[in-house]
Amino acid sequence: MAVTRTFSIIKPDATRRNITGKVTAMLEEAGLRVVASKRIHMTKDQAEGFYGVHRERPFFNDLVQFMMSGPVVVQVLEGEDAVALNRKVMGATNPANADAGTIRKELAESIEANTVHGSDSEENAAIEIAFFFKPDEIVG
Ligand code: IDP
Ligand code: MG
Repeated sequence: MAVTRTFSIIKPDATRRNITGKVTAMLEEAGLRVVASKRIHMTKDQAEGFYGVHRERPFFNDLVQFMMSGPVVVQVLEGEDAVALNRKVMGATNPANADAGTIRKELAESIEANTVHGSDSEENAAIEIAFFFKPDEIVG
């Protein structure tokens, strides 16, 4: 299987609890390598643009407010089949349904404040990486 990249966000519930290191350690232990990382405070435009696919969902406005409620850490992760590997270590969207040992099962607060974002396809990974990073900010 090929080494590929995916996009990750450590969400505001994790920066607030000062567990960005713990989350990153779980990603690394799963076999993912952080090849780009920065801590930012999302603007409304960034949060709405990033989650634009969810614009019609009932939780959209709350989600945008949550993503702006504190700093986040945006990251590019590299590894074998990185999109699927990251989704596996993240666990299900709702932490109540997530497998033991996953980031969301162990650390998430709720279905909304669920600690991490991860791209859901290679195509979206490329779009999401380009949304936050210039090519020269990614060092593999
Ligand atoms: P994912 O993050 O596991 O890919 P998505 O369905 O893409 O899940 O939803 C994006 C984000 O929207 C979730 O990570 C979570 O923060 C939030 N979210 C999803 N479903 C709900 C919901 O039913 N209530 C509140 N927030 C939700
Ligand atoms: Mg998603």
